[in-house]
Amino acid sequence: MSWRASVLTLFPEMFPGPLGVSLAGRALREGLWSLEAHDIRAFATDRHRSVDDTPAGGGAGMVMRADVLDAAIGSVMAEGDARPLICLTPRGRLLDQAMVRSLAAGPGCVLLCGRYEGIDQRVIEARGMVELSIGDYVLSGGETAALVLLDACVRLLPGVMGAAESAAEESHGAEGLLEYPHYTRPTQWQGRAIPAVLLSGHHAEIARWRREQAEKITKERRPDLWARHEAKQRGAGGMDG
Ligand code: 6GU
Repeated sequence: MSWRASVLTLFPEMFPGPLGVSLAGRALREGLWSLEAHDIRAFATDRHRSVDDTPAGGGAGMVMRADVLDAAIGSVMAEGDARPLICLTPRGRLLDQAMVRSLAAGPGCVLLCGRYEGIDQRVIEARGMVELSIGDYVLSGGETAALVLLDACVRLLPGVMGAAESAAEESHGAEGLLEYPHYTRPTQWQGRAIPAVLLSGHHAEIARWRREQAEKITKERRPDLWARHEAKQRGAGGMDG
């Protein structure tokens, strides 16, 4: 069985969207993974097809109903479905590459895309959902976050990436540093030269320069990643293991 993604959404027409082209699209057509988008509204029971209601306790916005969501989940997850049920929401834990690797190594995932102000807490608990966010900003819904998560997972599936890209992924991932700057021809462009060391043919010096650049850029842009990297180098195991 190939890696299977099921998405529960009020906007099934947003899928596969960008995942239908490029690397992920080719892998989809080759059957290396599969994607189904299910319309949550199809599981509404009243004559207005309502999927949300006003928040208990008052306040702005609307809350997605537990009963409708539970029926939708039940329809895509058969008894014994081993896939994690993930709810995309800005209040979730931050998605990182370690989670992506772990998800990609499993059987797939079921993604619930939040809309409105939130989701009834009772269905989150009853279904043991894992709540994930993709960053500290607010999207209009979980759909684009689901596309991001799927893109990150699919590129790691066996046979999806080329060997060269796979090797690059490993060196970057293992070191925990941001990438060094890249250059290609022309060697002179608008008065800017390629750093001489890269044209020197001295492989050890090139490796050292790239390493220094990666460290500099990581320190400047991502002190959090730098601290974790340093902790790892010292053999302390990182900030949170
Ligand atoms: Cl998963 N959903 C929404 N609506 N906003 C987000 C997000 C998710 N992750 C970051 N912002």
